[in-house]
Amino acid sequence: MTSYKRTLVTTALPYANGPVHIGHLAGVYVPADIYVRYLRLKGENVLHIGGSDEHGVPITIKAQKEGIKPQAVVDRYHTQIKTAFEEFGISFDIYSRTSSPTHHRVASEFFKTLYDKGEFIEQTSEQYFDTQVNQFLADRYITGTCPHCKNPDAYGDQCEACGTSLSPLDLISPRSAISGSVPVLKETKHWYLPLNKHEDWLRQWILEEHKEWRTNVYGQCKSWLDMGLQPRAVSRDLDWGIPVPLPDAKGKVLYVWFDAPIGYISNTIELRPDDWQLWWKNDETRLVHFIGKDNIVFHCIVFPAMLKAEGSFILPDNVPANEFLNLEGEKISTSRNWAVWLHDYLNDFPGQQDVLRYVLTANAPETKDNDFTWKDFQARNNNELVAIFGNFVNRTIVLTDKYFKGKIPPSGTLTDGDRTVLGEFAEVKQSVETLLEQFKFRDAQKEAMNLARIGNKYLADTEPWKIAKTDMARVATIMHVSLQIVASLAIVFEPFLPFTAQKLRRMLSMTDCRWEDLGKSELLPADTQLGAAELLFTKIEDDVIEAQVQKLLQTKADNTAAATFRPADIREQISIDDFGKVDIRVGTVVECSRVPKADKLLQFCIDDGMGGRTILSGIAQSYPTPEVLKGKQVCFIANLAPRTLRGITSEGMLLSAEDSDGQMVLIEPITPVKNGAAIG
Ligand code: B3M
Ligand code: ZN
Repeated sequence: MTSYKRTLVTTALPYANGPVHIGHLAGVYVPADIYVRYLRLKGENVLHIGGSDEHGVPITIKAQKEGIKPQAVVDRYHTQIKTAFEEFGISFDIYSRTSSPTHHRVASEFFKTLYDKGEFIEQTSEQYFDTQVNQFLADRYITGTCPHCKNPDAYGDQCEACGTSLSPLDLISPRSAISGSVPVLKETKHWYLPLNKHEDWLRQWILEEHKEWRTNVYGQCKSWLDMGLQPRAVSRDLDWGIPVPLPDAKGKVLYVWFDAPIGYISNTIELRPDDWQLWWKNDETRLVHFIGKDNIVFHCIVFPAMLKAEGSFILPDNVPANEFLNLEGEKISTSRNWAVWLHDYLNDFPGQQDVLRYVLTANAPETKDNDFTWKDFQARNNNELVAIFGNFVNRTIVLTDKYFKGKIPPSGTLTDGDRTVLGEFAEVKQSVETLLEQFKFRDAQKEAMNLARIGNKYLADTEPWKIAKTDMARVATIMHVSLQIVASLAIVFEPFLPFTAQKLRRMLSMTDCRWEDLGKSELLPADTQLGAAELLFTKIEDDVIEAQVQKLLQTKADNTAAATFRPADIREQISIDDFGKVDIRVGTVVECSRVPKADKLLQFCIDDGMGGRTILSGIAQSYPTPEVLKGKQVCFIANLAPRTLRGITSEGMLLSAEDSDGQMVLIEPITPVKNGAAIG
């Protein structure tokens, strides 16, 4: 094993376009957190770098859907994601964001260095362009049928149904995701990283020098390398991102997958402005990337090629990527709301972060996709955390209270049996360590749990409550040994269940927590007064689990309704004269607010080009933040007889369409027109 002085751990930067769910925790953040907590306990020099990925098309699409600016989207979700991670005890040394000025500067400079070194090639190619909105269609702005599995809703960069990565030109019947129109091909210039140039050393470095990488990671890299690497564009035609720092690059930004991994560097710089180079440019630093399997190629091939092209950075030592976590047998999906959101979990299970951490690690998708089910969650909580861990700790504390007034009794004379039990600790310590260093977190946690099992069995075998009347000296020894086991549990579980470990330390009045002390037979000195007992785990009843299952069934029903959407029947035929009676016009929303005490109504003040008018519309539930409608153009019926509702006179009716989920969507002209313009 090579010797190193420090470890830099990075975790994938989640897109700030939605909240985080159990799949994020299980795949990346819990394993990384276990690892860094373990290294810290060992007294190693470690940094855990994280942050939000705030560029790229996923963000701009979300912004467009909500009618707000991309910055508003990322501000909202960055804060929400950061809070969720904090609440689950994910111990970042920094959690920053790629919209930060430091990141913009660092990513720009990185690009410029590669450019100046001649590491890019410039290429003009034909790309899809939406003539209706005058925009090139990058990645997810283009959808169409997947050539592999025929999924009709594949994206320009990837088909989510079969997982194949695509290029927009691969799609059958492409459509613009912005206007729905059929795009045309148009020439545009971009900068490419010629990965083919890097193939030889990548082959040697991964396939020969990193055979110890997880088989899923190694296998994916091998298949990419065997297919032959192609130049990859590192810029996009978009107006959200880091501008390409070149004079002839107007309207072009860095591709999100070029700037995001540089975020690891920028965030380190933000945290350690004075000695960041030690963490990125020194051979005695070990760099470890925790990611999900869909990010393997970027972390094992593209980013290393960027670092190598730059020339002064170290390369990752390991990339322990996880497979995916499914939910009740189905792929987690943000758009179908098929997920357990972290903020929802905390609402429903307050204070029970460790239960989720435990279950996600017990089921971690380390070698293959795995499934989260609520039944399994309940079983692991009730049969393992409550029945083994909690029960052992609780009995130990209660008995110490009862027989020794909460003071740790002296050890007295140990029997052979006692010594065997303590000896088993040393073995557990060794195996947990080995497993953690191989990134086998689920097995490591299983081993740690064995310590609780040993404790439980020890109490069951020695039955101190039966001999309390006759042999108090023996009871003292048993409780002394049991308390040492609890102290070891407090150490070994600190990486896995940090909230529980902290409670244990308080209960045991433990001041130190060092990995090297794990398994020592004299961790807690006799005569120490224990702190107040705290509840570690509680049984989860069937009805609580049933409620969660029902929630998912409801989601499924909603999704089915949306999928089986059938347009309403066409109404009775009318003549052109009938139609001519309806006067439809365009106007601009000047003000929009809720009508007090009417939860469905919005009051619009419309610039109709004729002095303005007020219109009431029953769409408040579809627009929870009505302010976003200000400045939008809308269409309205201008000659409808006025109606008074709640004391307000409505002079017309706004046109809107009802989507499958019951959401009302206002109709807007494709390009701006004069207020008052007639529609017909
Ligand atoms: N934001 C993709 C993802 O969330 C991307 C990771 C960036 S890591 C540098 O899956
Ligand atoms: Zn497909």
